Amino acid sequence: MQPDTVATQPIAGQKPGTSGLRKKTRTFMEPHFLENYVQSIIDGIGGVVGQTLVVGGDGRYFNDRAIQVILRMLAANGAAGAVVGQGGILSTPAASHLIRKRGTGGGFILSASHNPGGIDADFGLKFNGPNGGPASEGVTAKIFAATEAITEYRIVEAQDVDLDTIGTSTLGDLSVEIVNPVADYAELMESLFDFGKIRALFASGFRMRFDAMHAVTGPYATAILEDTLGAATGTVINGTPSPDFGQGHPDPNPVWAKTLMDEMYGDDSPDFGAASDGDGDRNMIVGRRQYVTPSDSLALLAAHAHRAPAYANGLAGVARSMPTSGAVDRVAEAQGIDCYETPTGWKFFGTLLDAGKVTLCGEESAGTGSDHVREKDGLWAVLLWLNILADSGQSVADLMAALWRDFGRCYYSRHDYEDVEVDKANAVMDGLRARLATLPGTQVAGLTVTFADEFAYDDPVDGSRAEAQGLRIGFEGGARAVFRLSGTGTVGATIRMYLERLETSADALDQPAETALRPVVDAALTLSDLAALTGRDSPNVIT
Ligand code: VG1
Ligand code: CO
Repeated sequence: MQPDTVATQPIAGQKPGTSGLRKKTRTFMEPHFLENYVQSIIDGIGGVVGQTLVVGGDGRYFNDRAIQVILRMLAANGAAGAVVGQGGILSTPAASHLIRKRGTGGGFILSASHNPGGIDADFGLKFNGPNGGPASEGVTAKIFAATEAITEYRIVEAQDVDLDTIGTSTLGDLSVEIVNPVADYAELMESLFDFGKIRALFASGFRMRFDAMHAVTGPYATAILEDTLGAATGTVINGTPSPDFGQGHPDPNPVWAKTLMDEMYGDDSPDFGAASDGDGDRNMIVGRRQYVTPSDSLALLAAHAHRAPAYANGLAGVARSMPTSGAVDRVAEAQGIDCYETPTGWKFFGTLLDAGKVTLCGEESAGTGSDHVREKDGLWAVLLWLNILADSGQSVADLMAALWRDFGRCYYSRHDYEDVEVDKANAVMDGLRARLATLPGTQVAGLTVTFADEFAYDDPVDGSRAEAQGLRIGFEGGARAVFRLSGTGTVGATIRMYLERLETSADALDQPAETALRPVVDAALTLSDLAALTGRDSPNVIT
């Protein structure tokens, strides 16, 4: 089988964002678009000759077609092997685990994560390195440079590989192994947690609802929660992955997982509720009439991780993305361990995890994970919660109340203004950036600004520097507002406004978040002039 070399030219707009390249599905399906980007990844990482790579995705529309193209290109570029999830399915954390377990050169993960799927929705592709984590900023820059210089790509002409049958076949000189997407991951989970205790919890009548949102986590959750741990049949809902996620928005937050929220706040609700996103790396946690913000979930997991066998000896340290609330910082301080503040996106946690500086990491966007893989991991977080609930015998609401009593409560909310015209979004950011230096000491909406800066991060392990990672404004008493532009959208710009306020008085720990955060919201809107500059009087999504 002779590889074809196909002449091409650079296609504008192939710059990866927070997590790989995301575009409209139809854009990915345009001539040469996918091929150019795959060849640029291969060139950007220095080639794949003799290597084995993991390939899989979240099952969205175009997943299977794109996998066939990637396999033919791996064959043409001299790769030795590909490990592919059956049916083209691999959740992001399962892919990360396979990359590590098999000692491969990395992997191609096909997903636009929480973005909707379908021919008129979104598609995405990202490359994870040999440590199982998202390509670093440095590698990403090389991939992008390759997209701007590309003149040809290599591909073999061949029949489709059968992705549905477990076993090994060949495509030219490439050996293609189709594996069960769940088995290795399930085994890893069993090695981390006390499955016996969780099984006993379910056997005692504990009820749970897990909303897989028609996305990739369905098969994983059904196998682990229902088949292995004995949760009642029907615990997992929307558990069959569909190419358009049942026409839904697979983003696990109170807005998009409203059915689950309604059930958890209704009469006779289950004890525990959870949801995950398109590619299975995010999690939402909700107890009976008790929503847990992702920032609080990270803090709770840090405080109680020792209840699970894998973390029984304590944590090396923790890390959170900058916009995530400071709740976990307070837990880390009490435990005498380091807490790192990184830019948004999982790629920044990799060096800290590899160096053994941190054990747990998290983001306010419902991502939590540990050193067991190099991605955030939705089902892992749910299992750690279950292990904690089983071991403590307490409810979600009791655990949260105790956490807040011990450490204070970080009221937290994120307001998203989606599909804003790019120049208007830039006007908000540029205007605020220009005023930052003048803000400390000023009073706004009854709050006094204590600091205002643009976040930059110096990686303590590899010394790399990431600039322009969001605008931060701190207020007296520990409140904070953060502004940044999303790097995962496919149309227009999304302004994210993150709001937080620490409350330590015992009689003020039970307010609605909107009430507690009202002054911070008012101050943030005044300081940014967001409404006037964008013409928007309210956010599209509040989480
Ligand atoms: C968003 C989240 C960020 C997360 C990223 C990828 O990025 O804010 O915390 O790491 O999505 O998550 P942005 O740039 O849109 O704010 V996933 O689950 O969509 O891969
Ligand atoms: Co995701």
